[in-house]
Amino acid sequence: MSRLNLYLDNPAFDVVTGACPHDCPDTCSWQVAVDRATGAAVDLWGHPDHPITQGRLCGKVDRYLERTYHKDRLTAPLRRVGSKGSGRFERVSWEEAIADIARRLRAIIEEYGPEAVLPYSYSGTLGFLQGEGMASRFFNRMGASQLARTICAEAGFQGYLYTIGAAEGMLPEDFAFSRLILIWGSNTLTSNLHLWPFIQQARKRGARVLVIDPANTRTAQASDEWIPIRPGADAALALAMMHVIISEKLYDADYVARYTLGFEQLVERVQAWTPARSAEITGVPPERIAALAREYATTRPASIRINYGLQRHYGGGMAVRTITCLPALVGAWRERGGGVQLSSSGLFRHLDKSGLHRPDLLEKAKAEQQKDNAGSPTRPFPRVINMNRLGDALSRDPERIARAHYHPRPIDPIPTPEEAGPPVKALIVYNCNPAAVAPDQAAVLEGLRREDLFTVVLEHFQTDTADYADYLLPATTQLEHWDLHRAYGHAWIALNRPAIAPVGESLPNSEIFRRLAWAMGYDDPCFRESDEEILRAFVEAQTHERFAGLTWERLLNEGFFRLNLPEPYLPFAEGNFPTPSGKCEFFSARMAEDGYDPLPDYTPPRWRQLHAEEAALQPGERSEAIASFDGALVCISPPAHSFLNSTFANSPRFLQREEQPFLWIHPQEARPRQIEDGARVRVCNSYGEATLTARVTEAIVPGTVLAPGVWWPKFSPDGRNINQTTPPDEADMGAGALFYDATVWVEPLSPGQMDKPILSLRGEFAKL
Ligand SMILES: Nc1nc2c(c(=O)[nH]1)N[C@H]1C(S)=C(S)[C@@H](COP(=O)(O)OP(=O)(O)OC[C@H]3O[C@@H](n4cnc5c(=O)[nH]c(N)nc54)[C@H](O)[C@@H]3O)O[C@H]1N2
Ligand SMILES: Nc1nc2c(c(=O)[nH]1)N[C@H]1C(S)=C(S)[C@@H](COP(=O)(O)OP(=O)(O)OC[C@H]3O[C@@H](n4cnc5c(=O)[nH]c(N)nc54)[C@H](O)[C@@H]3O)O[C@H]1N2
Ligand code: SF4
Ligand SMILES: [Mo]
Repeated sequence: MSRLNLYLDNPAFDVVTGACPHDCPDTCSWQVAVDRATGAAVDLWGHPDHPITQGRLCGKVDRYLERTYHKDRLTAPLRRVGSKGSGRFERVSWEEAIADIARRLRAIIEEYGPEAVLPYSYSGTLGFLQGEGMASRFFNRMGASQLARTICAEAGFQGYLYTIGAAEGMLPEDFAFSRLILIWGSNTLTSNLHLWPFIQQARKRGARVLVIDPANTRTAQASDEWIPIRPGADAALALAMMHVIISEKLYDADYVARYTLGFEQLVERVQAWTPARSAEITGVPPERIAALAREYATTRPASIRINYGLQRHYGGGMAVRTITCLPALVGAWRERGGGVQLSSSGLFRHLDKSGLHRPDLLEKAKAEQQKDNAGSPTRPFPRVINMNRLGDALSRDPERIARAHYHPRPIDPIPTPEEAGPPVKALIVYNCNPAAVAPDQAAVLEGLRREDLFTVVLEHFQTDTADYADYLLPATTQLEHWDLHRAYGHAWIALNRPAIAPVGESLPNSEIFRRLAWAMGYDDPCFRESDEEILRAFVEAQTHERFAGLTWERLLNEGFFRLNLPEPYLPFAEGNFPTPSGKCEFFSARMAEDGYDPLPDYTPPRWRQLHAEEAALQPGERSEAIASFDGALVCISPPAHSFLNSTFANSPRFLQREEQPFLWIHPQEARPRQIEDGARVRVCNSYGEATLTARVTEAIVPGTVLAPGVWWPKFSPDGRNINQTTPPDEADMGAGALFYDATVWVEPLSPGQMDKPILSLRGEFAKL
C-alpha cells in the first residue's frame, strides 16, 4: 500500500508530486508529504500511479529527505579565505558574491576573451531547467568555451547511432515478453532497478536471464547464469556469435534481406571470428560462445540490455556498434520482447530546445568577439573543450590546451597550440564533482590549485571540488525548485514541483545564473523569465507529434506524460531505422566518412594495446616502467550500489553500507602479490595512485581488479580515489571516457609504507 494513504485525507499535510533528478535511466516520479504547519517535508515515496516507478524508489533516493536536511548542506554563499583546496571559507551576502563574481568575470573576459571562461557541469541533476536551462542561456550570451559532455555515454551512444540511427530501441515494459534476456555490461539491480520487475515477469513466463560481465554483480547473482568476460572484449564475443549464427544459417534471412544493409560484407568480416579466436580475447570458452549464439538465435523473442558500463574503454564505440547488429541479424526486432535497449533518449530527439537554451544569443557574443579581437582565431568560435580532459584544459601549456579540444572522430583535427585559445582563467562548476569523478585526477587537482584560476562552484555540499572554490554558492535540492525531466530508460516525461522553501539561503541554479546575468549586464528578456514561465513556454513550444497531448496543465495535474507512441512500441519491426539508408547498417558509409572501419569489428581496449606493445619490445628496450609490466592488471570502477556516482557518498547511512573503498581482486592475482583479504593495497600507474582495501574474491575475473565508485577522495584513506589512475585519453568514438580501461599495478601496503610510492611512472607511460 502506498504511503500516500497516510497523508491523502489528512488536512495537516500537502502531497506534492515531483521527480527524481538523478542520472539514472529510471527517472522516477515521487510524492512528498509536507507538513502544512511547519512547511517541512516529512515523507517521500515513489509515485504509485507511474507505470515504471510503480510506487517504489531505490534505496538511495528513498532517503532523499536525509539529503535535503543533511546537517552539512551549504546554506549561505561562501568566499575563500584559506589557500586553494584548504576548504576554508567565510560567509558573504548574495549581493556581494554575485557582484564580485561578475566583476571578476568581466575583468577576465576583458583581458583574455570569453573563451577563458569554462562552464563545467554534468549530471547532478538531469532537469531541463536546473541542468543546462538558464546556464546555457548565460554561457551562450557570454560566448564562453563550450563543454563537450563526454564523461558518461558518448562512445557507446555514437556506436549505437551508426548501426541503428537514433538512441531508441526496446522499452523496459517490453522485456516482460522476452524469452531470453542478455544483460550485457549492466548491473541492473544497482543502476537501473525499475527494469527488474519486467525481467522478473518474463522469468515467471519461463525466460532465461544471462549476465555478461567481468564481475559477478548482484544482478549476475540474481540471474540464471553469469558469463564472465574480460573487460573490453565484448565486440569479440558478438563477432563470434555472428560467425556461428551465419555459418549455421540461424539468421532471419527475410529480415536481413529487407531491413539491413551490408550483409555480404558482414558474412566476410565474421568468417575469421571463430569461437576459438574469440575465446582467446574474451576468456569465454568456445563451446559456451557457440551455445550462446545458438540460444540467442533460436529463442524468440530475445532481448539485450546493454548499458554504458561496457563502453568505458578505448574500443567502446565499436563494441556497442557491433553488439547492436545482433538483433537485426536474427530478426529479434520483429516481436514484442525482442531487440536491444541502450538508451531511450533518442525518443525525445524531436524536442525543440532552442527557446530554452537560446543558441541565438551566441551570435551576440560572436559579434562582440569580432569587434574586440581584430586578429580573430582561425578555428571556430567558441572552442569546445572535452570534459574528460579537464586536467589538460586547466593547464597553462598551449599544447595541452589544444589536446583538450573536443575531437570526437578520427577525421577531426587536434588544433595546433597556436589555435588552442586562451588559458582557462575562470571555471564555473555546477551539477558536477570533477575532483572526484573526472579522469586523471592528479592533473585535475593540479589545475584547480592554480592561484590564477578563478573557480566558482554551485553545490549542495562541500565536495572535494568545492574545497577549491573561490566562491562556493549554495544550490537548492529537488525538493526546493521547479524542473522538468525526460527519461533515458523509458518513454515518460515528469514534472517536478517544489515542495518546500529553499533551505537556508540556497537558490536554484536557474536563479543563480539569472542574477549573474543581470550583474553582467545581459539584458535579453529571457533573463527575466521565472522558472515556471520558462518551463511552461518550453512545454508549449513542442510541436512534434510525439508530444501531442502534452500540456502544462496536464503536467501540473498528473505529474507525468508518456510520449505519444503506439503501445506496444516496436520501432523496427518493419525496418524504418533512422539511419541514412533506412536500414540497420551492418555496413556504414557514414563510419567510413568519419574515419572508421565501416564494418563491425573488435577494437582492443587500451590496456590490451599497452600489453601488445610491451610484448613487441626487446628486453633491452624496456624502460624501468615497462620492466614491471608483467604484474599489470586492468582496473574497472563501476558504481557502488549505494552511491550515485559521487552523490550520496557523503551520507552516513550509505557510507556505512559501502564500508570503505574496496578493490576486488581474484585470489589468483592476490596470492602471488601476497595480498590478503582486508589488506591495504596501493593501486597505481603513470597517472597516479590510491590506497584501497583488498577484497579477495572470485567475483571478478582474473587479470582484472574492480574498485566500486565513486568515493569522495576526502573520505578515502589517502585522500585520493580510483580516478587517480583513470587515463584522460579519448575512446574510439565521441571522445568518451576510459574509466574501465586503466592499466594498474597493485601491491600490499604495510602501515609504514603508506607514503612511499613504488612506481613513479608519470610521463613514462604517457609516452606510450
Ligand atoms: N546505484 C547507482 N545507480 C546508477 C549509477 C550509480 O553510480 N549508482 N550511475 C548512473 C549512471 S551515471 C549511469 S551512466 C547509468 C549506467 O551506469 P553504468 O555505470 O553504466 O552501470 P551499468 O550500465 O550498470 O554498467 C556497469 C556494469 O558493467 C560492467 N562492465 C565494466 N566493463 C565492462 C566490459 O568491458 N564489458 C562488460 N560486458 N561489462 C563491463 C561492470 O562490471 C558493471 O557490472 O546508471 C545510473 N545508475
Ligand atoms: N571511476 C569512475 N568514475 C566515474 C564513473 C565510473 O563509473 N567510475 N562514472 C562516470 C559517469 S557515468 C558519470 S555520469 C559521471 C558523473 O559525475 P557527476 O556529474 O560529477 O555526478 P555526481 O558525482 O553525482 O556529482 C554531482 C554533483 O552535483 C551536485 N548537485 C546535484 N543537484 C544539484 C543542483 O541542483 N545544483 C547544483 N549546483 N548542484 C547539484 C551534487 O551535490 C553532486 O556533488 O561520473 C563519471 N565518473
Ligand atoms: S536514482 Fe533512479 S531508481 Fe533511484 S529514485 Fe532516482 S530514478 Fe528512481
Ligand atoms: Mo553516467
